[in-house]
Amino acid sequence: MQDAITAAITSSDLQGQYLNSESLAQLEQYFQTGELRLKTAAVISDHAPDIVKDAVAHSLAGANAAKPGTAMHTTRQYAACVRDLDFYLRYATYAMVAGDTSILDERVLNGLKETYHSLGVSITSTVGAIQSMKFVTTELLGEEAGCELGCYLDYICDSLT
Ligand code: CYC
Repeated sequence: MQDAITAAITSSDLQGQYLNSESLAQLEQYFQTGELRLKTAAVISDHAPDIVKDAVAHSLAGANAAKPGTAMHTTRQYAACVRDLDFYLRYATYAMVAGDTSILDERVLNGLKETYHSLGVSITSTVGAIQSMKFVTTELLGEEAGCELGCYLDYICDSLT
């Protein structure tokens, strides 16, 4: 796992160069948004179960949730879904604080698409549920903070599709 600072330094070091203006601009942005990202992480830590519950209510309680024959028709599958959404929220929060997506690649996304395919878990429904969680967090946190987290939730969705 790396963060915005180690990513910039590693990249410069590999080229044997001082930090260039592009790296410095990225780091400036990282430091400028630092307080916002930490406050956002604190609110998410306090509200995580509610965020997941609301996201499930928005996306799954309707069409898919209770129908036999869909991926969500047993209590076990429903629990797996809630658990997966909680994973996504927690790891997206880590990535937001780090300002870097590598923790998502290493701990969450590695082999996930294949696992979902082999278990018959719908990628479309999963992406829909993650987008609902983005909506719920933006409602709770406000546009600016929701956006800080939202790009990492989008990163998960993009990797799954
Ligand atoms: C299953 N989700 C799984 C499995 C894994 C993950 C590995 C298979 C093993 C198991 O059931 O535990 C995901 N595990 C993870 C992730 C990590 C990890 C991300 C990294 C921290 O360790 N089904 C839907 C919903 C969606 C869903 C839309 C919720 C978003 O229809 C999730 N995931 C879902 C379901 C299963 C599952 C239903 C169980 C499938 C089955 O066993 O039939």
